[in-house]
Amino acid sequence: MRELVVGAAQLGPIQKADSRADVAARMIALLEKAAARGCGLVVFPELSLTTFFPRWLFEERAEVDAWFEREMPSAATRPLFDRARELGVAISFGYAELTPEGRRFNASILTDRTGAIVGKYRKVHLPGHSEFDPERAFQHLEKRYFEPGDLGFPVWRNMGALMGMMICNDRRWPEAYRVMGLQGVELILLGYNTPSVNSQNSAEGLEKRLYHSELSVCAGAYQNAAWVVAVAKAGDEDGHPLMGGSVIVDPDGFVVARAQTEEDELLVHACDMDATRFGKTTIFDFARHRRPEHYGRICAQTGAEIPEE
Ligand code: ING
Repeated sequence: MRELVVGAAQLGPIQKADSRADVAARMIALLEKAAARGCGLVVFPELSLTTFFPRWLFEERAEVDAWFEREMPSAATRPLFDRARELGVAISFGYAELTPEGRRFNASILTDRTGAIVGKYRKVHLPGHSEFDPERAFQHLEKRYFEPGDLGFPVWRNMGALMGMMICNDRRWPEAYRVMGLQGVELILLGYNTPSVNSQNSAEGLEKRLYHSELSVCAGAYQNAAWVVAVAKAGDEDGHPLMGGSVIVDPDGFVVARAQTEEDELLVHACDMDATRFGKTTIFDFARHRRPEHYGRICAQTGAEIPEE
């Protein structure tokens, strides 16, 4: 039994006017609650430090870059890293990364129990659009503000387990889980900021979006015999609702913990990493069952190629 007590630290809304210091204080409060409940690892959402700024068009580069971190730990997050190290708790959280070369990514980091960063991931699947779209009820300009991730989907050894990360829209793409599954991943950590309504179809309500999020995460967990921890930033951000629905999912695809609110909320579950062994050595023993000679389209094509009439 390789048990890891994992905390999913859902964040409620972060307003445009909220400071990173205010947010870090909220994250530390959740971290301390998690430590008190025996957590060894705490997972925070996508873009944990600020409001979901891609919902607006910013014309000036300086306005955009104000939402990005130039170093990690940054001044605002140093107290979070310090407290995590004092408590001996590993953390994972998302933030907007501005590299010294001037490249911009929707990124996340993972630390070990000493607060050392052991992994970085950069969001590969960027949803939304790059130009202002007047047809939309609100913007989703991730393709404008971020480059697609350039690190692939790595898996790291951390705390005696094989861990990987993805971010938000990645959870809807089975390829993301499988690339990590093919590295033996046992625990996938992801954060998300998902609008409660569809900016292009007001008929698509919260219930459907919560279902699609959970469906994607449960399928990814089951089909790769891995634990998946999916953590929302939720609630009304300056009049723009984000959905909750944070979950911890076991390697059989069952939800073992689910958030009940759209506020700062902590889920805790003791995740046995050895619970991934049965799936990985029977139904999803990739080496025995996969037939990659028939999967060529998955890497050869980007879009669908429809057979002629
Ligand atoms: N947000 C959303 C997500 O993938 C989205 C965008 C919502 C795409 C619903 C498709 C359907 O959860 C981010 N930040 O990727």
